[in-house]
Amino acid sequence: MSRFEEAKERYASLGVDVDAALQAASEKAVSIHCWQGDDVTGFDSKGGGAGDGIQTTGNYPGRARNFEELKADFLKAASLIPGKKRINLHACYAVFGTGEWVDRDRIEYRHFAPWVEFARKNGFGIDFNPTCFSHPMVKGGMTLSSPDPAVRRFWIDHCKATRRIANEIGAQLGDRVLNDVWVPDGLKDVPADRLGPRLRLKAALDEIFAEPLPHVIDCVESKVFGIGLESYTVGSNEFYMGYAASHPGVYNLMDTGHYHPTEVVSDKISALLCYFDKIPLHISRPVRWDSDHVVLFDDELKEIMKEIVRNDALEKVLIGLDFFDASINRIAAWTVGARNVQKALLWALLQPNAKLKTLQDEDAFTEKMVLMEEAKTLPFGDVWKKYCEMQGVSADESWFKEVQTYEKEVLSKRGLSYENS
Ligand code: RNT
Ligand code: ZN
Repeated sequence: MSRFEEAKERYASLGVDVDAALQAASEKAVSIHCWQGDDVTGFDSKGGGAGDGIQTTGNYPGRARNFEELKADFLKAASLIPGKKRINLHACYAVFGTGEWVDRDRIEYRHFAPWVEFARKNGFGIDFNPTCFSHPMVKGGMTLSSPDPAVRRFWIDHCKATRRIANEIGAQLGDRVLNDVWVPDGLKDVPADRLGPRLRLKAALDEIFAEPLPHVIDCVESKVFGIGLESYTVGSNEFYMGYAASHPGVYNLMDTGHYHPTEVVSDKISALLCYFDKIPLHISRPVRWDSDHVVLFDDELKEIMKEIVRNDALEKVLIGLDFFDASINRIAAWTVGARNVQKALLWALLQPNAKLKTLQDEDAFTEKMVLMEEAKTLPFGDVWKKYCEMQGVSADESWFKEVQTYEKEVLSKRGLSYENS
């Protein structure tokens, strides 16, 4: 009997159907953010990198500097990651023709048509985001909630443009596209007025979401604080939760790095499931703050996946990734993080969830603890290996050799990390 067959028997003894788990894992799409490949730089800035509301740290050589490089790098990573994939794009990744440039309030679908072609060719879905940061129109740390009507107008028009682009992408791919509104708006020091900016943000969102667009899934993303904006965040958890709850069709996206350090998103999923039929996620790894480290196969990631699986929410929870480490090989960063998400998903699908739930409901807490602990050392590795083989990717660390070769042949020939081309 092969190791996989043995593992299957062991899982079956606890009521777990391994084949069904493998099938379910292969059907669930994960939206992989394009911005790990170039440190959230994008193609639309005239000479600058990320700034004004977002930060990356590290200067590992070989960052993608243009559309061709980013596509090639994304494909390399995707070839090492099992499962169904979507590519999560930001508006700052507009592809302009030679000599062409328009500001963010004027972008159109045609600037993203090359991405749609890329996605179609490779069987990826697409998700989208307005880019309300790293731009001179971020004034005093504010965008949609700025006291300056000209600043608000610019960002409202930008967000409206992104919804139309997302809608057309969806129409082209016969799909619905998640469009995530996140703004950095906040204040460094003690506010004199907390309500004004929030009312302005609410009015701006109402205008942005006014147009019905059938191919768009709208969502808003809250945050606790940002660097340089430590005292006040306009788009806080309560603000957006209230907004989403009172605006059908607008969902509340949870980023795992956007809560107080002892809060966990795994506990919030079931709370939101009581009220929403969709829960978009940004899976990241905060280290002491919203640091966006590469996602590891850790307890919280496993707990998040368990919540999705055991609440039968695979259709409702939209899994997206959001991390960007510029201090290590970026293709490896993408691959490690996305493989871990796939791994945790399969791991959760293989837990004796039904049995554990029964034990909880019967107040059999001792037995529940015993089984939960035993489940941690079930022969998961043998099933993961099988899954990777079925998906045509390596099951062990040997994928990294391919990344090393790519680094030697491609990445090392690029210019310095802060140069654009
Ligand atoms: C920032 C938010 C946001 C961004 C991306 C690039 O704190 O998490 O989602 O990371 O839009
Ligand atoms: Zn995020």
